[in-house]
Amino acid sequence: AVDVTLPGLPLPAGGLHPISRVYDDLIGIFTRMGYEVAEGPEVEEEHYNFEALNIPWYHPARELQDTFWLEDGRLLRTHTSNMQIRYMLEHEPPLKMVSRGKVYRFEATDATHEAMFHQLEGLVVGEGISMADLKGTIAEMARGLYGASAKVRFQPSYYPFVEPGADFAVYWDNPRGESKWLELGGCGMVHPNVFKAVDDLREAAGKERVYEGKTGFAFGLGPERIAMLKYGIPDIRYFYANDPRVIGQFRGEL
Ligand code: TYR
Repeated sequence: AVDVTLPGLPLPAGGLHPISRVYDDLIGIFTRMGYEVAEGPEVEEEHYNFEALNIPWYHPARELQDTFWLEDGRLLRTHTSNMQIRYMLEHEPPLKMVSRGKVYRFEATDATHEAMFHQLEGLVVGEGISMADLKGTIAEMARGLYGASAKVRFQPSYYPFVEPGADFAVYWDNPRGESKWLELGGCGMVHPNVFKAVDDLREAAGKERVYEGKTGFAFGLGPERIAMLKYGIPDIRYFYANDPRVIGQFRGEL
């Protein structure tokens, strides 16, 4: 006979990948600030990855993002900034958007570089949006990630699709005692050429030109960097090596 009152055998629990955890944190922070979440293609047209972002074919910035080209002339997106263009094509300002996803670079790999990695992109467009709004937003994100004492630092930098542009770092008070500034990503005020390129695309698609004269900010950051420090993972390649000794440590805490 079968004793149906016997307790069942425990099933091994799964767990969320560390990158998924960091994404969940980030998406939570930004949705609470009223951001919409957008998703877009990894196989992309050159125009959305480069030209519309004020990166013409002759621009030296292209060399910084070595590209996987497909035989049909498309590419694997080198950053999630393509989603700025795609989102503005479909939505009118005012808007607040974040987009997460994989990006690809044709690069040698080492402990801090992978040919595939993740980014979170953010875009805010409206009337009179300023650099102060950008700084406040990044600071709010840092507090959401690391608690009320988190600090942020901005340094001038260059990206063709913003002016002015900056890199930002957050001060990370790590319980393991590795407190330090963590360079997290790039940001800046959306370049007028980007708004113009979007309006051109909108016009070609029979839509109204609604971006000229608007202001906005954008930012992009790498979840791997957050996860490496947060969980003490020394090599970015561990995330994607499918090694159960790494991923198994994140079990059972759904
Ligand atoms: N796309 C940039 C990169 O991959 C990051 C970035 C994103 C910088 C948005 C500025 C910005 O406004 O390096």
